[in-house]
Amino acid sequence: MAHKNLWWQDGAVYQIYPRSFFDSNGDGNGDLRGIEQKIDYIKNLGVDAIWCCPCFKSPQVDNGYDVADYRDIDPIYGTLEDWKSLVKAAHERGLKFIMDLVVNHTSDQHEWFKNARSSRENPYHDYYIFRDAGDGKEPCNWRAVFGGSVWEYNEATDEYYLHLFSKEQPDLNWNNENVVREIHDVVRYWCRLGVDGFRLDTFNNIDKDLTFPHVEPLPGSKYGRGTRYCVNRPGVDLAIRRLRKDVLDEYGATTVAEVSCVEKEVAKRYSDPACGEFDAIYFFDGLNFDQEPENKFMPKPRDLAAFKKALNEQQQDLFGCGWQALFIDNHDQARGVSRFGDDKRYPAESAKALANAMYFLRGTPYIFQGDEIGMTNLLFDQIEDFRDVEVRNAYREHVVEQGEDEQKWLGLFRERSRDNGRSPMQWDSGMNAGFSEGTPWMPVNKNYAAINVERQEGTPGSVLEFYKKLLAVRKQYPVVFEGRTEFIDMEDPVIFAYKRVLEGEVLLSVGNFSGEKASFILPDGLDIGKGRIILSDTVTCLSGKMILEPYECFTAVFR
Ligand code: TEU
Repeated sequence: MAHKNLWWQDGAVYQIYPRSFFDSNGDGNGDLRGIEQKIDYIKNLGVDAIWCCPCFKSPQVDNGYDVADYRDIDPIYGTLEDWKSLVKAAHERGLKFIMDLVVNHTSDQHEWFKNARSSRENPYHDYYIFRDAGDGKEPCNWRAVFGGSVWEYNEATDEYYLHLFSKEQPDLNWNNENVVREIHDVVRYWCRLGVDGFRLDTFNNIDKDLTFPHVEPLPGSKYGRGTRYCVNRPGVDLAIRRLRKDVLDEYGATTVAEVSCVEKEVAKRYSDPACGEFDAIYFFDGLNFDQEPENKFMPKPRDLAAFKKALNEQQQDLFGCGWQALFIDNHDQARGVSRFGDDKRYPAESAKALANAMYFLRGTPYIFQGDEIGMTNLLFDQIEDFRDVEVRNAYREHVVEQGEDEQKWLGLFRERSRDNGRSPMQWDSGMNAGFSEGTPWMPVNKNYAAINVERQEGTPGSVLEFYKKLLAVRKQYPVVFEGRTEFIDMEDPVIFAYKRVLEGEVLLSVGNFSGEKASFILPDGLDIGKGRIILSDTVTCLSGKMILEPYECFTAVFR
C-alpha cells in the first residue's frame, strides 16, 4: 500500500554528540571533521538524517547548550568550512542534516549578554530578563534546572537576571521584537547554508509569566518548581508559527521541538500539521517514569507497566493528528541498556530488545550514538570524573553545602547522570576505544574492548547488525508508519508487546524484559499461517504459546 509521508516521518535520525563522536586532530575532543570521516558508517546504518548537538561557539559550560555566537563554529569542533564540508558530505549521501538550535537562552559570554549586563541603558539590556534588586530580594523562588535559584545578581546594574538553567545561561527575552528578529536572522542564516531542519532546544520555555509568582518550596529547599509559569504558554505557539511563516517554510526546513511537561492537548497542538507549529515533538516525560519528579537523581523501582503506559499515552494522543520522536536515551539520559535492561548479564540482548520495542512504534526513531552498539552506563567512582554541570552543581549543593553522604550521591550520579550518555564513542579495542589519539575530554567507558564498532561490524548476532536490519525492515511495511498502536497486556511486568494495525496488515513486536524465561500467548485474531518473523536473531517461528529467553525479542508481520 502506498503511503505519502514526509522524509522526517519515514526516516530515522542519528543523534550525534559531537564532542564524543570522533576526534580527527588528537586534541581529545570529537570534531566536525571526525564526523565527516565517519559519514559512511552513519549512512550504512540505514538512517536518513543526522541531528548534531550544538557545535556553535561556546564556553562549553553546558557543552554547547550555552551559545556565545550563533553564526560560528566552536574551535574545538573546527571551522565553518569544516561544517560546510560535513553537510556537503552528508547531502552527497542522501543524508539530511538537522541542527540543534538553543534559543531559550544564550551563554553569558554572548556579545548580547555582555552588552546587556553592562548598563540598564545599553540597547541590548532588554534582550534578557532583568529585575531590579533594590530591595535585595530575588524576584521569585523558582528553582533552576541545574540547581539553586533562577536569579543571579548582576552588580553593574544592581539587578537580577533570569536563568532557567545554569547561571551561565541567561534567558532571552522573547517579548522583545529585536530578539525575535535576531533569532529569525540566525535561522535564515543556517537555512541558506543548507540545513534541512532544527531541533528546537527546550523551546516550550521561551514564554514566561513575567509577574514571577512565588511557588511552593520543595521539601528541604527555599526553591520550588516554577514550571507552570514558564512552560507551554501561548507565546510558544505564536513564536513557532511566526518562525515558520517568516523563515522555515520558505526553505522547507523541518522542526522537532524538544519539550517536557506536555499534556495531551499541548502535544497535539504542537505537532498537528493543522496547527502549523512544529513538525514533530521530542518529549522526554515518557522516559521519566522511573525517577522522582522533584529529583531526577532519585530512582523509582523499575516498572515495565509504567513504561508501556507512558508510551501508549503518547501513541494514542498523537494518532491521526501529530507526530513524535522515538528514542531510548540521549545526551541527557543514562544509557537505556543500563536503565531499562540488564547491562551485566544480557547487555546485547537488552540493547536489541529495547530497539525492537521502541522503533516499531509510530514516530521517527532518533538513535543516539552508541546505542547501536549497546553502549552502557559508565562506572565513575569519584566526582572528578564527572563533567556535567548538573552533577557538579548537585554535588556542591548536597555534599559540600548540606553535608549529605558523598557515597550516596556518587551512587546516584553513577546511575542517573547525563555523563553516562556522553562518554566517547567506542570505535575499536585500541587506545581510547579508537575515539582519540590524545587524552579524551572525558574518560572512555572501561568496557570498550568488549563493546565497540569494530567487533560488531559484519558480525552476525551483534547489536549493530540488528540495528541495521531493523532500520532496513521498518521501511518495507506501511503499517510501521501508519498503523494504529495497540499494546497487549499493558499490566504484564515483563513482556513488552504491541500490535500495529493497518487494514490488511498487522505488525507484532514482542520482547521479554526480564532475566528469566517468560511466556507470551499470541493474541486472538492473529493467524499464525499468515505471520512471518521480520526481525529476530533467535526466534525463528511463531506459535500460540511462545517461551522467550531473557531479553529475547522478535517482530512479526501478518498479512
Ligand atoms: O534539555 C532540556 C531539559 O529540560 C533538560 O535540561 C533536562 O531537564 C535535563 O537534561 C535533566 O537532566 C536541553 C538539552 O538537551 C540539554 O542538554 C541542555 O542542558 C538543556 O536543554 C539546556 O539548554
